[in-house]
Formats: sequence, C-alpha cells, structure tokens
Amino acid sequence: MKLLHTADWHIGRTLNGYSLLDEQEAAFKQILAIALAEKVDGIVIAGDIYDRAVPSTDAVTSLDHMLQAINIEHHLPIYAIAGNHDGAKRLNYGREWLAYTNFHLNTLLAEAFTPIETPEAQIFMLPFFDPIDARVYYQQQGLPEKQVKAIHTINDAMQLVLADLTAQFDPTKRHLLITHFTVTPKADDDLELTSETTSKVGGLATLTTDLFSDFDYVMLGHIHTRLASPDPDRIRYSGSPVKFNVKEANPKFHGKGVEIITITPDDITHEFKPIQPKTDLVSLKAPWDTLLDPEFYQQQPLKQAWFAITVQDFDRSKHLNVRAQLEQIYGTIVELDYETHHQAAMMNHAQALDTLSPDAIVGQFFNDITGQPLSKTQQQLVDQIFVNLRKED
Ligand SMILES: [Mn+2]
Repeated sequence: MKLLHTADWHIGRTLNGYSLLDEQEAAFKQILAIALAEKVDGIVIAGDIYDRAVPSTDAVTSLDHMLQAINIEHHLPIYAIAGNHDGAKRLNYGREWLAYTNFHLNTLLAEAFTPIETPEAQIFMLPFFDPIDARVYYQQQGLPEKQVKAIHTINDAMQLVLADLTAQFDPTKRHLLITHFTVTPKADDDLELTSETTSKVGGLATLTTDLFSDFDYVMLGHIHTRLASPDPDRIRYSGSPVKFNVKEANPKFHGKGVEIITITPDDITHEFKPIQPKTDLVSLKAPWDTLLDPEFYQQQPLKQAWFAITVQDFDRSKHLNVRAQLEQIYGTIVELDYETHHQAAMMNHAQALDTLSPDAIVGQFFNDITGQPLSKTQQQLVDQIFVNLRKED
C-alpha cells in the first residue's frame, strides 16, 4: 500500500496581506500529479486544511475543487483530520456522506477511536484536540470523576487516548496514525529510570516520541517543515506544501513537498517528493546603494519572485518613496524592513554588554537612540534609580 502524506495546506492564508491562493492551487496540482504518478492508494492530509475556523468563500471554493479532483475525478481515498487552525465543528459538515466515496474525515476526538481498515493496515485518524476536549469526551464515556479531573495536560490526555487506540489493534495488520501535534524526540536515555517523573513533570506541554512507540508509522501535521520530524524513520512531518512566511525564504528551509509512504508486510519507507513554488520568496539584506545597483539586482529573479527586503545601514531622513523605488525594480515586496545606523551600532554593542555596568548600558542605549550622551541631571537620575534598586535587593 502506498500513501501520499501532506499537511498544513492552510487554504486561504495570506502573507502580509498578499493572498497565497494561486500559490496553493499550483502546489495542489503538483500534489495530485505526484499522487497519480506514484499510483498511491490514498492521500493523507494531516490537519490545518484551512487557515482559519471560518474560511473565506474563495478558500472554501478552492478547497472544494481540490478535494473533488482527488476523490471524485480520480477516485482516490482521502484521509483528512482537523488541525488547530480548522474549525472542527464546521469542517465536520457532510462527514457521513463523504465516507461513501472513501473521503474519510475526522475533526472531533470522539471520531478517532474507529480506525479505517484496509487489507494491510489500520489507519487511525486523531484530529487536534486539547485537554478540555479530552475531559469532556472521557466524562461522556463514564470515566470515574477522579480520573477525568486528573487530565490537565495534553500529555495526560494523550496517554488515555493512545491506550484506547491501541486497544483496537488488529495484530495481523500494520498500525498507522495520522495526527496534528508538536512531537519531540524522547529525552535522553539516561533519564530512563526517571521516565515516570519526566513524563508527568518534564513532558507537561509537549508530546514525545516514546508515547507513539506502538505505531508502525506516524504521519504528522502542525510543524511546517519536515526537518522537524522527531523520528527520521517512523514519526514524520511532511511539512507544508507552500512557504508561508519570510523566515522560510531562507535557503535552509527550501524543499517544500510531500512524502510517499510505502507500506509492505515487513517494512515502511518514506520518500520525499519536491514541489516547486510558482512564485518564490526571496529574502535580501543589503545597503540602499547596493539594492539600487544594477550589478546587484540583475542577479535577482526580478518581477518573478516575492521579495522580503531589509535595507541595511539606512538613514530614513535621506530617502523618499523607498518602497515605490524598490518595487519598480524588484516587483512585489511582501516585507520591507530597515536596519538603521542605531540598530547596527546596538548589535555591535550587544557583544560588549557583558562587560559594562548597568548604568553604563543605560547611557550607551540613550546615546544610540538619541545620538547624544545623558545630561548631568539625567545621569544623576539614572544613578539614583540604580542605587534604589540595589537597596531593594
Ligand atoms: Mn499549521
């Protein structure tokens, strides 16, 4: 059996006010083409399908076309769960009908306890939930009040939920999990002896890989880069198909795509398949004169990419219509930042801060911001504040 693993589509998302819908549709076409070329048996969407609980009409229409193409036009099963960005109740609409065409959709915790059965595997689909959802669910299940009240953290909740999932295991099949959380590698093996305490105290807010050890493979959503996968072989993020923020313009974040999971009786493997951006996101940091120098800008994908530009060493008072001038050369600028003389100077000071006294740091800061040293009165005021502070110690 082969599955295509993707997540975090965030349909309807914008980047500093620019719609990403064209970008998302272009990525979708590639996802579908990969699914068909690889002849997968289904497409997994591990949460954050929409960007918001109440998506725009454009987002709804766009996603509708995508899901129709997969499920109706190409008869491919869909295994989708809600993420923290999705409105679980709204997204749930039509769930029972969708199942008739093998569009499997879980948005609520209560739906997670019946796996989808294929001849080779049980596919468990656990949507995003919080500890309160788990309390409500287990209360309804008649769990003793004391145990319900003991659910404080996602870790507490997950231990109960996973125990109930593994209770459904068919030992003749592989056990796959689709879910949407931050999962981190299990702490040092040195801590093994104290794991009883670490899981209760240290692991309060996060989930660690050891919780999922009963599953043969876990397909995650939530973190937008596959490089965050907490277990490189078995517990993986697919990452988002599209770059959503300027931070991801950094080349080290390059490599958006999907994963193809191949499940055989004795092995489960994954393979990354890249997706090319329609409009790339390029981050530049240079002084004003450089940015306007043809020798520099002719090296850039002018008017073809989106640019995030930081103007270094910048004196704002000397230039007008900065954005307009840059846009004329570069095209769309989704983010424009300035690094002033002061900021650059402060960055340099930052290294020296350790060696300065507190009142000297204040003086330095004042000088950096105003370009002038503290006056005698101001200096006395600062001194007095520090004297008072020391007294309070
Ligand atoms: Mn997300």
